[in-house]
Amino acid sequence: MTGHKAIIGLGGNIGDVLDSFRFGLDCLHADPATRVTRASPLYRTPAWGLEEQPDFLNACAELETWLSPHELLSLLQSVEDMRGRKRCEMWGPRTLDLDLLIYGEQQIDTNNLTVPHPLITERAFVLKPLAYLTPGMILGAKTAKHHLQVLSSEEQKMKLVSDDTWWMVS
Ligand code: PH2
Ligand code: MG
Ligand code: MG
Repeated sequence: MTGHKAIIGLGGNIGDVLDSFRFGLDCLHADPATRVTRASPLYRTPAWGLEEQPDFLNACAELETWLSPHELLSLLQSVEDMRGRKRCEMWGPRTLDLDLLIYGEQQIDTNNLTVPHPLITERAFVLKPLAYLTPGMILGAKTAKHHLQVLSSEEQKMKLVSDDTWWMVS
C-alpha cells in the first residue's frame, strides 16, 4: 500500500545547518512510517521577515508517510528538538526548522497546523525548492512555478549551494 505524499520545508541559520538537514532527513527516514523519497537542491537565502540575522540555508524534501498530518507534525517537532531547537522569536534564528508544507491534497486548518502552509506563495525560499520537486502544484489556483515568477527579484537573491544530491539514502 502506498502512503501519503507530503512535502516539508527545511530551514536553519545557526550551527552546521547542512549537517542538521542531513540529520533531520535521516531521522525522518528512520521512522518506520515515513521515508524520504526526494530532496531539492540546497540554497543560501537572505533572512526573510526579520532581516537582521545570518543568511539561511533552505531546501524542500518529499516524503512518503503513513502518519496522519498531526502525527507527522509531532515527528517534525521532535526532530527539531533533538537538534536543540529553541522556540522563541517568531521569525528569529534557528538551528533546524522543519515545516509541513503539503500533505497530499488535504486542506487542514486547526490551531497548530495549517496545510498547505499559508506563507508558501510569499516566500521564494520555499517556492523555489518546492517548484523544483513539483512545478505544477496548484496553490490558490496558480502553479508553484507561476508564484515563483512573481517573486523573481527575491529568487535572484538565492544562491545555489548544492544540487539535489546533498541528501542520499545511505
Ligand atoms: N525562516 C523563518 C524566518 N525567515 N528566512 C529565510 N531566508 N529562510 C527561512 O527558512 C526563514 C526565514 C522562520 O521560519
Ligand atoms: Mg519556517
Ligand atoms: Mg517552523
